[in-house]
Amino acid sequence: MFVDYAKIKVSAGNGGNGCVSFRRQKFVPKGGPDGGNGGKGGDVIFRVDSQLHTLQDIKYKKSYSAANGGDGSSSRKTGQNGDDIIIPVPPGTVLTKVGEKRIAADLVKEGDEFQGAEAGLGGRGNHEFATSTHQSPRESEPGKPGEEFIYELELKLLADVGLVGLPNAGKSTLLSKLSAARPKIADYPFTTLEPHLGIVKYGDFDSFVMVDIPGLIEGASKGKGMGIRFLRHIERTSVLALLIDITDEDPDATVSTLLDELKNHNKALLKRPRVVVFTKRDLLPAEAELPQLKDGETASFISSVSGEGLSELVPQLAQLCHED
Ligand SMILES: Nc1nc2c(ncn2[C@@H]2O[C@H](COP(=O)(O)OP(=O)(O)OP(=O)(O)O)[C@@H](O)[C@H]2O)c(=O)[nH]1
Ligand SMILES: [Mg+2]
Repeated sequence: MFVDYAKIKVSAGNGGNGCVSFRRQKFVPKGGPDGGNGGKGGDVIFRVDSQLHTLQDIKYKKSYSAANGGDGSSSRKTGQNGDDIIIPVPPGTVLTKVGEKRIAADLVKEGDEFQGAEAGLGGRGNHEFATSTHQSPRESEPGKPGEEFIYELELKLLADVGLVGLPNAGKSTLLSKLSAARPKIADYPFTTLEPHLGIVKYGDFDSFVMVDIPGLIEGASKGKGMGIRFLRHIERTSVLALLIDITDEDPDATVSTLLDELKNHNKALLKRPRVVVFTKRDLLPAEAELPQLKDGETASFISSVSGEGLSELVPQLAQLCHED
């Protein structure tokens, strides 16, 4: 299952307590203070693991605690430090503390790290309190508590080109034609239930990442169909491709439905470079009149079945990605 949201509690370890102790030695009736300091607790660290693609494992665990530091002991022994806990997250994970609007971290690349909760330091043992006038201190400090927070984790996939269209427009077919991704394809709406990423290779060594999301319908941004949940996965693309079925009877209305849904989700999406692409060119006879769009939108025509138009579309998308 594709899980792109999780809410978890993280607790860093508490510091260990400082110790009160006095040296005991044969022939030394009253030894000096020798209580050691407590150890530091473990931190909670989020780290990107590019093998992960969803937040599924995290969602089901719900709470993460790092180890507490050990208490100090006699002979000035410092308690052990608690181990840190590392929470692996997929690339593209955005972290926010519950109750705060500001994004705490946006973890993008393999190995990117963020300290989610800081451990408590250990308390001082009584030997640290000894002075020339206070030679037998009985005081020590308790360990400091580790930080504790609730985080919301949101996965926002990282891709260059986002495919947007009504259900059945041919988005998944195009992705599977241009990349090694194998999303499910079928002749009914809402075949795609989760986003898919594919790497589109072109030229000798170049590539860009394309994301296919479930189809949008009017009202998607208000919760209809599958749309809204998945729009976040095109937020970070540089280019949008609006796919329209060539047999669509009112392509202008479809374009404005798609643009409205994008706008309602996030106005900035309308500023992004985009192309309008009519799909399934093979369904019209070669000599048939091709649909035109109003409002100065220019469109290209492709067929994922015959391959027509694909060798022009790929460099066009690549160029727009690089202009960004
Ligand atoms: N003739 C023809 N059929 C196509 C072409 N591209 C896609 N189709 C068909 O159109 C139907 C829908 O294709 P999908 O790729 O699943 O469409 P989608 O946009 O991903 O649909 P959702 O996942 O439901 O949003 C399938 O039956 C495809 O075989 C094409 O270029 N030519
Ligand atoms: Mg699909």
